[in-house]
Amino acid sequence: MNDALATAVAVERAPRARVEQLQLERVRRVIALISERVPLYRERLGRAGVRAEDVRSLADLRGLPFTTKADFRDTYPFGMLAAPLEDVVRIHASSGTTGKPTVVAYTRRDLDVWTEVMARTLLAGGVGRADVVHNAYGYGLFTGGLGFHYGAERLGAAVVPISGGLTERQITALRDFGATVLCCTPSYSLHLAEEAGLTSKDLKLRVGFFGAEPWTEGMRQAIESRLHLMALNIYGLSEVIGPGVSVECPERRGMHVAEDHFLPEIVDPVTLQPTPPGLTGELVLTTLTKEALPLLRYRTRDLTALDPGPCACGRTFVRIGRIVGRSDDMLIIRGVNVYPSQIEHALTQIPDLEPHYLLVLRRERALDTIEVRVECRAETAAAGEAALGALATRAQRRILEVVGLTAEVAVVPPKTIERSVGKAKRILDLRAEGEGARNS
Ligand code: DLL
Repeated sequence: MNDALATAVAVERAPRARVEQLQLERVRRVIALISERVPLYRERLGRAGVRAEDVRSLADLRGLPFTTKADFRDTYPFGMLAAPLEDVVRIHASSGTTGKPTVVAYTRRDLDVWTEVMARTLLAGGVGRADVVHNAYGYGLFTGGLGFHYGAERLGAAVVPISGGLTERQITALRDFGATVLCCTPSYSLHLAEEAGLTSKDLKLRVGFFGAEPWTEGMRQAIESRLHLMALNIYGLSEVIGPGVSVECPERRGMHVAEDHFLPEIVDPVTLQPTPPGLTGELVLTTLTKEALPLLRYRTRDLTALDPGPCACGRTFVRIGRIVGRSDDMLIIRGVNVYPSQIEHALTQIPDLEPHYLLVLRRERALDTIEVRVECRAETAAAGEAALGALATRAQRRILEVVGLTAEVAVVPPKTIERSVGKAKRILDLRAEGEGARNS
C-alpha cells in the first residue's frame, strides 16, 4: 500500500474529535464553493442568509437547506455542477423520477477520491494484490462497474471486468480464473449460486461485496452457505459518488460511512428534524471533498439508523444499519432503480394505451422480474390479438428506452384493472413469496 492510501486508511481509526474537526473544515469549504459556483445553492443559501463562516459547529448544519432529486431534474443536465465542463473527466447517470436521468459528473480529483474510497471498501474485506476480483456489477452509466474496477486496480488486485449478465460465461470465468472476490448485487449472487449448482464448492471465493439493492440477513445466510464466502454489505448512490459511501467491516454490524468524505445525518422524513441516534429515519448526506458535484444535505430517501458506538474493528467512523426501506416509491429491479412514474411516463407516450396500469413484481430463480399490465383504449381492444401483441411490444421497447429495463408487458382490455377509491394501487409485490420458496 503506498503512503497516500495508508494515510487515508489511518483516518478511519482517528479519534472522533479529529474526524469532526476535519468534517467542519470541509463543510465550510463546501459551502463557500457551492455559494460561489452553483446558482441553485447561491440563491438558496442567500435566501437563508447562510455564509460558510456562520457554520461554527457540525450542529449548525441542521439549519441549512436540503438538496433533493428534484433539484437534479430542475437543473438537468449540468446545472448542479460546481466545476466547468472542461474540468469534468467522467459522466455517469442514474434513474430520474420521469423521463430524464439524473446526471452526475467527476473531475480528475473526484475520480481519485472515488478510487480511494473504493480501495478502502475492498480493504475492509481484506482484498489485496493476490486477489482475483470478479466484477459483475454493470459497466456503463451505472456507477457500480467502474467504481469497483478502479478501487480493485488501485489495490493491485487482478480485475475481471465481466459486467452483468450472460450467467454461463460468468460461471466459467469464476471457476477458470480462480476468482477470490465477488462483486455483484445480492440477488445476482444467489442466481449465480443456483446456476453454478453444487460445483460452487469448487470455487475459490473468499469474500463478496453485495449492494445496490435492499437485502436481508436471511439472504446473507443463503449467499454465504451457497457460495462459501463472507458476504459484506456495501451502500452508495450515484448522486453522492456511487459505491464507496459505506461498507461493512468483517464484524458485520452496520456499514462504516467514509466520514472524511461524506457527512451522514438521519432525519425524520416527515418533519425533517434530526432523529436521535439509533432511531430509523431518512439518511441525508453532505459531500465533503467533491469538486464537480458537491451536495449539501442530500435527501437520499433511504431509511436506516446511525450507530455512533465503538466497533470492535477499531474504525471510529459511524455505521449505518441495513437500508430498511425508502421514503419514496422507488423500486430496485435487478439492480436498476425504477420509479413507477418513469413507467407511467413511457406508457402515456403511446396513444393507444390508457393511463391505467399495475406493476407486478415477482422473484424467479433469485432474480426480480416486472410485469406491466396496462389497459388499451376501447377502439384498440377490438383490433384483434395481433394488434394487441404489437402494442405490447411497442410499450416494452418504450419502457426499455426510458427505464433501461426489460419488462414483460400485458395489454389488457379497458376497465379490467382494479380502480381504487383513494391512492391508486400501482404495485403488486409478490417477491417475498418467491424468496420464501427459494429459501425453503
Ligand atoms: O446502486 C451504487 C452502488 C453500486 C452501490 C454498487 C453498491 C454497489 P444508484 O444506482 O444511484 O447507485 O442507486 C442508489 O440504491 O439510494 C439505495 O436505495 C439503493 N442501494 C444501494 N446500496 C444498497 C444497499 C448504486 N447496500 C440506491 N442496500 C440507493 C440497500 C441499496 N439499498
